[in-house]
Amino acid sequence: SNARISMRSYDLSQTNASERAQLLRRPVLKSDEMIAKVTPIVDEVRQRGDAALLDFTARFDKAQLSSPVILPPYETVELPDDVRQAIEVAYANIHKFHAAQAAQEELKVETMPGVVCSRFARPIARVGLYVPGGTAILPSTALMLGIPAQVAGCKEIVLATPPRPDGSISPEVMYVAQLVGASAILKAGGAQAVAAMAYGTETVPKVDKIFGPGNQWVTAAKMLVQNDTDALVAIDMPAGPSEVLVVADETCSPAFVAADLLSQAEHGVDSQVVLVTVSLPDARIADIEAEVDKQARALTRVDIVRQSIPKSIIVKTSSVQEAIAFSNDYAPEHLILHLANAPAAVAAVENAGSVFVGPYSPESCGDYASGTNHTLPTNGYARQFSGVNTLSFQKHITSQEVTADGLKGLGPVVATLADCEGLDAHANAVRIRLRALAQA
Ligand code: HSO
Ligand code: ZN
Repeated sequence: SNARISMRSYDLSQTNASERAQLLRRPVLKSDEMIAKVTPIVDEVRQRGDAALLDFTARFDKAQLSSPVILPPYETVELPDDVRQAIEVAYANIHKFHAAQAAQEELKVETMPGVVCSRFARPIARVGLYVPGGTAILPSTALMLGIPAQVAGCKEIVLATPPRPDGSISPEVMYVAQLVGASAILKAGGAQAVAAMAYGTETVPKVDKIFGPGNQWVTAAKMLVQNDTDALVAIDMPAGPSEVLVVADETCSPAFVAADLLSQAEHGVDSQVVLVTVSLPDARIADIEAEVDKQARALTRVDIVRQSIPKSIIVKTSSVQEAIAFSNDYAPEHLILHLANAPAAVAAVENAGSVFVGPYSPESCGDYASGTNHTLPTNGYARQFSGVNTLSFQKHITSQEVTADGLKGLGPVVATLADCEGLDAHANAVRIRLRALAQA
């Protein structure tokens, strides 16, 4: 098709409250419908284990496997030098940033004389990392999930990814699995992979928390197993289609802005792409649109972009403040600031998964190699969720040590509150000690 690849424009000053709400909306996720579809798959893997897993992998991935799991020592992989070196630089940067996030020091506070409360971190012992296959292989996702798991000190790291029809895993993903110290590689995708990690099978280790992006099937399966108290498994966050919101003023380069919009649009037909302009004359907006059309035509994934860009929107505003307020209401996964004073605008950002500041900070840097994580909240969940980080792979334990003198001070307070709640045994646990101390 030769049709121009273009976005739809709206002027924020001309929209009423309900039109504005419409602009902030995401596609409906139909989660109930998807949960109904994945339930039989999850149940079957839970009941029949490896046999079911192998059946589903034959059916959905067209791969005939004799075993779903590969264990170390893994075969060595040969990668082109430039690819291997690029992975190593990315690894180093992501490792550096995530190591700095690890909760190192125990927090210790004496709240009253002789009453010391503390908090310390421990790794989640067994984690499952889902690395999507699908239309693009994503070794970068293996880095983004594997490095914080490694830095946090997780003992068992299961990396799941759908196999290719010949039963193999891409060499790039294999290479990263070794770098991050994966203890097992699960050759499975979709709801079946999630079920295998949630419940364990004859060969797949059961995990305590499942991470990673995925299609609707993966997301629904994660939500399902999270709600099953028998599985006793947590998930990182709810997921939806990937998103970017770009804010641009008259200092922007139309070519840079277009490139950033397209880097999101090429992810999938349901990618969410929003451009918010700040006092940008229509002629400059037309320049951006012309660039989008021109650059899109040269992409390998132009067919995907042809579907995602027409669903994308341009929102015209007349101040940075108005633009950031709209962005805060949208709560984008990625926020890119092409502004005269981009660093100053960051202070006003309230909701976003990750922010890209200034003309030389494309989202691609964070997607691959700058150090920040690319597993981020979508669908507006940036209001209440953080992206995956080192603490996602740890939990905090609190503790207290009360001395005899400490109990003399605190005990009466506790006993009074226990009396208040009518919980005699609670009060006794304190008074029995206070009496012993009085006699000593
Ligand atoms: N932008 C994607 C991550 C990614 N991009 C992987 C390229 N490869 C979601 O944050
Ligand atoms: Zn990306």
